[in-house]
Amino acid sequence: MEQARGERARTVAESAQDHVDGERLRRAIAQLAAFGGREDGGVSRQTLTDIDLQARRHLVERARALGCEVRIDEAANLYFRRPGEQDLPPVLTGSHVDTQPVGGKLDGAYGVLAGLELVEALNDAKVRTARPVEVVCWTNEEGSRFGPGCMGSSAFVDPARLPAYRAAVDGDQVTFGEALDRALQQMADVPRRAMKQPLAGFVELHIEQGPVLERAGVALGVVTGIQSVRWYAVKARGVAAHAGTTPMEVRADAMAACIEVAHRLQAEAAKAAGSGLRLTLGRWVVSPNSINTIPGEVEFTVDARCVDEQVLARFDAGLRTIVAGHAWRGRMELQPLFARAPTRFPQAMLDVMAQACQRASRIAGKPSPIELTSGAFHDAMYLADHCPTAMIFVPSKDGLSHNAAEETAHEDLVLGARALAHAVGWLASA
Ligand code: HGY
Ligand code: MN
Ligand code: MN
Repeated sequence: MEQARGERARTVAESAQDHVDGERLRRAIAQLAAFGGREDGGVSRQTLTDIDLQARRHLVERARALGCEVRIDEAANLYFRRPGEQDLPPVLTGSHVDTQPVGGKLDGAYGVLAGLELVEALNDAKVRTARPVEVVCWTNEEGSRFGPGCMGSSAFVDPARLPAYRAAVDGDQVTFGEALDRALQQMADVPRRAMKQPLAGFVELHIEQGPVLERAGVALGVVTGIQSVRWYAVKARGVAAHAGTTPMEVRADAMAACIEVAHRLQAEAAKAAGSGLRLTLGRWVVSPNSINTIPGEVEFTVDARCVDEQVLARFDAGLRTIVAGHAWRGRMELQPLFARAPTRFPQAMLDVMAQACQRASRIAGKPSPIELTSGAFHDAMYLADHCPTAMIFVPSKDGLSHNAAEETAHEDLVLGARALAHAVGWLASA
């Protein structure tokens, strides 16, 4: 019995892998990239903007045309289900299609489109998997318009998170709840489904967004886990005043205070040199942001990551001391925004990913896959709390992402889709 099941899983996995159509995938990537496409080749499609909703509608229509059942949940996560022989918990694959303010056409989108390519490959192969195969489009993975990131996937895993997310506001004081309700209203034709559904497993295909695979000269990576991440906001409240009449010695200059604190944070990070700690002070909001007014309020964000949780904990302590102890005429506050411990994917899932990547690499005459940890976070870091989860990476040109120039060689994108097809085909048949 066991052997027969193994044979069937292999047949389904190899048939799915062999029916992936690279030109169809290329067309699908180009079509989706048109939603928010930029002159410089990048994509601007922040979560739940009109452009994002149009892109989601495009995916719903395509999934329906492929014969998928389409569902949506109260976090506006979209699910495209290809029924299996039995109505068992599905194997889920997919990612996100929201982008950074200036992002690329592959971050997230590639994983969703490779999932739809898998559905088409299974249709072409006229194969019915034992379990349903489902492709998901998670809401707000990036967390750049509304913080924190991974709102859709983390709410799916623990619905109690959603009420607090709904209160998050963007730069125009629109709440996530308002944007969500508008998205759900526009998708009123899509039947609603509860979150936290049972899943047989989740596999996410993604670009690496870093330099490791390219430096190794390898096209496929089996991701062993995801590094730890913490986000904060530092807010300085001083006194806005005239740039020309206010003597330096009486100023409560919020920008001067933040620059000093920022320098001390960089020095704190330098203490952990060699640990892999990565510090980014990415978003600055200055008020009133006028050339001839001393900044009264300045807020900047802190993104700190490391594979070693202890290093991050020490940095956290140093950060709190620096902010609390900064002496100046104004006030300074620290607001923790997001924290996620390191994620480790289960060995049994890594073995299935490795088998899938090895066959795809061998047939393509490419080097065998390597294992690596993800420097970026992904929805998979929450799904790992819910079901057996794993990820597959393909290289990023020059290790670049969150940049309009984000690119991956097409042959590598196809190889990744083939590896995904094999992995999900196997899991849905085993
Ligand atoms: O920030 C991240 O790691 C993800 O790419 N949003
Ligand atoms: Mn991503
Ligand atoms: Mn991203």
